[in-house]
Amino acid sequence: MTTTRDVIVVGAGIAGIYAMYRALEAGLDVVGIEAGESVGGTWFWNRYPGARCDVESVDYSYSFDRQLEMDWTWSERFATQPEIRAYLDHVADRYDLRRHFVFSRRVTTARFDEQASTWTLTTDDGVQHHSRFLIMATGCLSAPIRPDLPGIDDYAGTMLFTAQWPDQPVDLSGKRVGLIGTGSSGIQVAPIIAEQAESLTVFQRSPNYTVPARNRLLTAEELREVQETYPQRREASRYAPAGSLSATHPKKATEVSAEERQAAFEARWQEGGVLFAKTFPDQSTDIVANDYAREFAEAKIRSIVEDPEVADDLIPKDHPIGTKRIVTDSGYYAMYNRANVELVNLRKHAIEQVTTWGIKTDDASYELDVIVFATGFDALTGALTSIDLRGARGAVLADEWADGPTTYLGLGIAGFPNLITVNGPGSPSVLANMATHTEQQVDWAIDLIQHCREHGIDQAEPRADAAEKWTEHLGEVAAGTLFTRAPSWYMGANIEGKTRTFMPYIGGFGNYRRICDEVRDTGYEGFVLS
Ligand code: N01
Repeated sequence: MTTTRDVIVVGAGIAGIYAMYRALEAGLDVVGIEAGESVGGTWFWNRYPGARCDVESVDYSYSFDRQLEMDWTWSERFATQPEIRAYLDHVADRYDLRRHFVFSRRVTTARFDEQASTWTLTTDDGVQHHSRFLIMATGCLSAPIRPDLPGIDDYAGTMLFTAQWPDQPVDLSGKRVGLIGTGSSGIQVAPIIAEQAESLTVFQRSPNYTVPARNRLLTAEELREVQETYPQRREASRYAPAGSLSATHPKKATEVSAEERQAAFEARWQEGGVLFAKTFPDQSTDIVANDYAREFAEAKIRSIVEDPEVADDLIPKDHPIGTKRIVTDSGYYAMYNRANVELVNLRKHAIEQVTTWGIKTDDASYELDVIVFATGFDALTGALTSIDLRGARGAVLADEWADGPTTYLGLGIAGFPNLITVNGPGSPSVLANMATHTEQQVDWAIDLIQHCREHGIDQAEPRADAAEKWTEHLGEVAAGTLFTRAPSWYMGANIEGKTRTFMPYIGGFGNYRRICDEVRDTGYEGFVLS
């Protein structure tokens, strides 16, 4: 006999864990499916040395249980991957969530039956699962890219991927290591490799702006103060532009003197972290303001990196600062002053091929024992479109999104009834604190499911015109910023052939929450409920 559940949750990362918790709390019959062997999502897979969150640890945590936030002790300003993984393990165990998940199974197909109003999911072992609703908590940076370099399969050394790093420590001492990729992952892992390995050769296609993280241990007093004031802190975060506390200079960069501007940038640089990109309120909308920030960062790079040619190669030329995800690092630029580190600028000398012994560019040969790939993800859409996902009236998700994702509020997709995406395209997603964002979206999803159950509604599907209007609005808001000028993964620009469109909602997390609340409170305007 087949069991049709109320809900299937796909994914056991920060969003899937919370979706499972809320579904159970609401008394729903639910099962979760997770490709990894355990909970953790991003923090399960990305185990490379140096992996660390760029949102402060005290904020990158659930707020749903006052006791949980009082009990958990964060040890550093920015938590390491092992600490976040331990936290998510703790949450899964504390609320006894694990037994509701099927682990080590990847969803391959999802089909909606219009007559029965149910979803059928098939996993890679051929097993089928049925449910009325589907919560896709599949992650926004969870479909890693393996670059299609000529000869890559011939390489006889060790290949490591930051997004699928081995669970056991890797000893790189005495090894000649090559690193491809200089985004957040590559920039985090590089200084640690440089310390361990005999040599590190960084193959850089595009430089990124990175600011010092200035990570440090949290004192017991600091943590206690945050814990005591959590209720106010969380409430403010729920309506903050990026889902955690931040403030900009009260005046625009273009309104202050050169000295005041310099002092403000310097203060943020010294403070460390991604908020450098938000020093002034006009920094991501006015190119003049952005240029001030860019020039400041460039002067910093030139002051740290001793070789002027290397410094020049490390300075991005193709985007305003902050319009690609700004990176935070621990000693990245200074690493280039080490004798065992070399930068290869692939814009000057492209990779011709990977050989059995290393990498050959059009200018030189590099013998390597290990190649580390930190080559990014098919962001926001990849985890969803890689599933053969078919909705009502013959809709196939990969086809529907061929020209870019169209969603309603980043929560529903026309043609796909009873399917809710969490942290996906069309919502603030990667522009917000994932913990706060997850709670808002999952709460909204559970409210919708409860509403349907209470009112005898079998299907909830966004109207096509509502989804188009929302997606248009998304584009208009993005067009008012400098973000659309960057060849970023926000734009789909890191994947050849992917339609370039700004995928997350950049109108602010607090505003987004209010819009979603209003839709809910007015009886799910924009949805067809039947
Ligand atoms: O991936 P990326 P990531 N040949 O896409 C290069 C979050 N995150 O994993 O720019 C040569 O940024 C590619 O070059 P190019 C964070 O949101 C957060 O580093 O396409 N190079 C680029 O340099 C982040 O933004 C944290 O020219 C190739 C790199 O690989 C997001 O995840 C830590 C190539 C990919 O960079 C993604 O970051 C880690 C090729 N064939 C991640 N293909 C923190 O919280 C790709 N590249 C701190």
